[in-house]
Amino acid sequence: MALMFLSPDDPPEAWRAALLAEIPELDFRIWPEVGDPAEIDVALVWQPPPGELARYPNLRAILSLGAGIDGLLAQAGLPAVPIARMVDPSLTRTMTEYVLLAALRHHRHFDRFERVQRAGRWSFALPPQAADRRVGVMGLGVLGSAAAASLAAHGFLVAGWSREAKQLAGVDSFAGRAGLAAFLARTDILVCLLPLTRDTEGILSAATFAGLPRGAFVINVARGAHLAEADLIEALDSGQLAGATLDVFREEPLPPDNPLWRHPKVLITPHVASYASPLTAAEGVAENIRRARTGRPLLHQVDRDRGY
Ligand code: NDP
Ligand code: OXD
Repeated sequence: MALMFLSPDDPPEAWRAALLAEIPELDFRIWPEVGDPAEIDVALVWQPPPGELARYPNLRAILSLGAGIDGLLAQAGLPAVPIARMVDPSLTRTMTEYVLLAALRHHRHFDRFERVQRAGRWSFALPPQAADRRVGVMGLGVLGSAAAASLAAHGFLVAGWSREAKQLAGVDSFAGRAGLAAFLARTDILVCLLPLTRDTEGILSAATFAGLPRGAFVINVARGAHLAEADLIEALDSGQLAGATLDVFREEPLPPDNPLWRHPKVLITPHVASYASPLTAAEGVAENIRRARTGRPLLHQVDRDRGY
């Protein structure tokens, strides 16, 4: 029994140390030096090469190093074993930081001040009070509900949109397609924290932007495929949207010729909105290794049919 660690982005030695502190006898192997594939029973992965996971005949579980598992589910030949997504206090905290920062940047006109500074212009404009600014969070799961709570604690008027209605202190709940129009109509700053599924792909579209009040802002920290990029540019150019903060893109890295790079109303960050820490995530991952090895349901197990 051995765990295979495979990620182009996460630090293997930090993960090894954190997991060995939880399970001292763990056989931790770093891809591609994994030895006999038949000995691998748990895979801890982010963006494995297509088809790679099909090479391990005795795999019992796939533990994702990311919260979003759309990339995994899209892989042909993915073994039919349970998949768990990443839930980690550091991942949640860093996402909350990012969303709050991006919302405040739009709310306090920093985006506009950055533009006018480049033109050497003094442009006096006071923002509304936070209590008069309506933020709407699409997706009220682990990350969306934490971000919504933090925005509400900051004084914004916060609502969330999810499949099922929620009860969250200080957050108005809208649910399902039937609740979408009313949710958008009351949203000045829209935050997308949905998983990418067949139901949510392309949801940040011209129709959605048209449903927002004129001059709204969009923050996409979920997946690039949620966004129709041409629709966003059109909405920004027409003034329907006043600005956008984008962390994720259909193609990453974002190609140099993509017009979003040069759009004056767009801030681009390179898929860094949030990140897990081995120190805080290891406890949950170790519990899932034990569960996989004893045939118990995983924590944060993905529903493959639902897609998240
Ligand atoms: P969760 O699975 O905990 O939450 C998903 C939420 O989306 C739930 O509230 C769910 O509703 C809602 N939802 C799903 N489908 C629909 C739908 N069709 N209509 C309305 N609501 C829907 O996910 P997380 O909060 O952990 O993560 C969200 C996403 O954030 C990830 O999937 C990933 O893509 C992205 N992410 C991005 C990162 C970055 O650095 N940019 C880092 C980490 C994650 P319900 O509660 O009713 O089921
Ligand atoms: C994730 C991500 O899904 O980093 O965790 O995008």
